[in-house]
Amino acid sequence: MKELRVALIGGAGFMGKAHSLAYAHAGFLDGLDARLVREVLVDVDADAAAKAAAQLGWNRSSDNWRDVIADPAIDIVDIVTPPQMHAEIASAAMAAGKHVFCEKPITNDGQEAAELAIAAAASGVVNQVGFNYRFTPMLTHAKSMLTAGDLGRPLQLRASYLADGGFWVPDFGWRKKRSTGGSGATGDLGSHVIDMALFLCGRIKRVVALDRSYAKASEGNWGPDEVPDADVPDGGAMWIAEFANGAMGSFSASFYAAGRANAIRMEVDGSKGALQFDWNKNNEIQLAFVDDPMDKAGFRHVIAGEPSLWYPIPGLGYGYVDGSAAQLASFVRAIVAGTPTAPDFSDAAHVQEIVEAVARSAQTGGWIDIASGSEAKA
Ligand code: SOE
Repeated sequence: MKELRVALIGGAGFMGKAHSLAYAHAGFLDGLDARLVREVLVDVDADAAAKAAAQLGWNRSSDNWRDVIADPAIDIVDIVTPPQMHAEIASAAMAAGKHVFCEKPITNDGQEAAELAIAAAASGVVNQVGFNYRFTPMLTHAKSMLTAGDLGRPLQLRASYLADGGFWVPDFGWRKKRSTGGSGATGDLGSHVIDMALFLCGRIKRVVALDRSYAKASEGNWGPDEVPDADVPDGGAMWIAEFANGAMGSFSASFYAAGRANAIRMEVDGSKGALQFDWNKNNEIQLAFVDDPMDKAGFRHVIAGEPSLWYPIPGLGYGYVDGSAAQLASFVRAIVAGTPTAPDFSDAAHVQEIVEAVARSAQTGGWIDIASGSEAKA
């Protein structure tokens, strides 16, 4: 069985724990054909790195990512730092021949993201970005139905990622300012539903948008006549998109949606049927078919018909840790098989171009074309 030694860069925070849980459990996934070794956890703060490594089961810790990437014993570099560090670390890791897993957004700069996609395509290493929600079993089930034509031609997609954290989280940390890596509701939450929409309906060729910043970088909300400074990312955005396949999409992302806790919803209307997916009820998907007789029409609740991620029994439940493990499994299977995986850097660069087009359209008021929406993958 192939042994893969992993370096986790920036691992002393929330995503470091989520990824460590995935590595700790990935070996329980059937058919992985690899033994993952949590070799070294890296963080800029040596003490925090040592403490996290001990708590999360890593063999050792370091405060120097360059030394770790230069280590020939390391096979995988997993980047969970704030986004503005992703490009430098990923470039160095690919140049050193490491397989690279990078948290989303791939970067907060579309040009950097496009350059990373080109470098990744030329590198020959497996590369993937942490859009974990597309791996939810009922969403992959939705994808298989769309691919099989069960719902016909996609007509409309409606997506939302709503949270209430803007009202109560005491400190958003690096996420609260663009200068420290924050990308706001559009980049932090919206990038997920953009990836899920691309997964279901293919590439997007243009968008038009509105966005708002609701809170000061430090405390409270802005007064009615106060104008947020440019460093405060948006607290909410709404946009319309046109897919390359002609389908229409509407999107909403917000950190100021009372009563919403990590509330992700996807709806797709097709020429033969429709689906509804709700992350908060992710063990089921709702389906409706045009051919249903009138007295049996409407949405039916399909409970997870596939075996769960870990066991041969459907309906046992699926959560955030499962998503971290499922996305990691896709990455590791690609390494073992020597095949590409998704969403890769090229997919993530397309997401980032859309995120930036949303922000630009919100400033100009006009439609923004997405160059990578009509290109083949890099
Ligand atoms: C919100 O900030 C957040 O932590 C996102 O950054 C994650 O990508 C999402 O999975 C959970 O919410």
